[in-house]
Amino acid sequence: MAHRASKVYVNGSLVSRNEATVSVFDHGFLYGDGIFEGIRVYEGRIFKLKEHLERLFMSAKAIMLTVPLSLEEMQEAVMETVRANGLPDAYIRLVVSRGPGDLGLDPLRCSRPTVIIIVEEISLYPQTVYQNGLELASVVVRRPAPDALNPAMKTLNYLNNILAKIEANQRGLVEVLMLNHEGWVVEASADNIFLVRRGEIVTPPTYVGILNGITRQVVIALATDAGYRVREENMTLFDVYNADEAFLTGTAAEMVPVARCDGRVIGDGQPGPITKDLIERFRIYAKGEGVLVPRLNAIQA
Ligand code: PXG
Repeated sequence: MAHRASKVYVNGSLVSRNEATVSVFDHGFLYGDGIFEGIRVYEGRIFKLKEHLERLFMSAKAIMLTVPLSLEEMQEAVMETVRANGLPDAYIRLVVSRGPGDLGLDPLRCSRPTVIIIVEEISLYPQTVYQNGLELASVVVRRPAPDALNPAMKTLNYLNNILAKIEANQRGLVEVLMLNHEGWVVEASADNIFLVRRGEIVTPPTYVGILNGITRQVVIALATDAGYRVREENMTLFDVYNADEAFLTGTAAEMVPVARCDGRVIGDGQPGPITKDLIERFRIYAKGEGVLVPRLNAIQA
């Protein structure tokens, strides 16, 4: 395929990449005041689009941001942007910020939210991570308590996760494990965590302060359908170290086996049989599911 000119959706218009700009007075930029979603396209189908849009609207409601499009209009805008980019396999970034205001905090001074949709090629973790499992470490920075800044909201305020990522970089790791202020294991910097213990699958409950990942929800459903027992239960690092298997889930990463955490080998240090079974089920499911983007392939040709 020839080099494509990517198109970015900005407030209702599809513009070229270098024309895609927002105001320096946008409170998304000044304060991280806004929300976002990351969504995948597999073979021309947008994976769990409705679920991602529903979560976007839930985040919007929680921060009292009125999305200037209905869910149906937003769905149409996402489809249009995917079609304009002609990529059958892609990563979509959907952003709604509070919009341009003045230098004060007050969101009432922002006249109109900014809506941005970016469609890019995906970059997954290195293939070796999927084959051999990745190494995790628990980090110093804690995930905020739900009554401070609820991690259930996918807001533009990702500095907590970025601080975790900085710790990851310092240790030469691609992902790290985060605890809440009580010491419960909650999630990774951009992925949810699952353990396998004596044939059962365990993941932290949403109330400990996590993003209720769309991939997490899909994996719970696929595992349950396959006859596995899945429980949402608080876990400590002790439980992680002593799990038979562990894996992470996220839109960009999909499902990644975990081989080690804080220097402890998990299970036998190889991706376990239940993890491998679920990864296979997820891959098959991801390719068949999703909203087909009409005429996407016609544009590619
Ligand atoms: N927890 C957190 C904190 C996240 O940011 C997930 C879990 C997984 O959720 P989904 O719905 O994707 O299964 C996320 C995912 C990226 C990237 O490029 C991913 C996220 C945010 C920013 C970047 O990998 N969110």
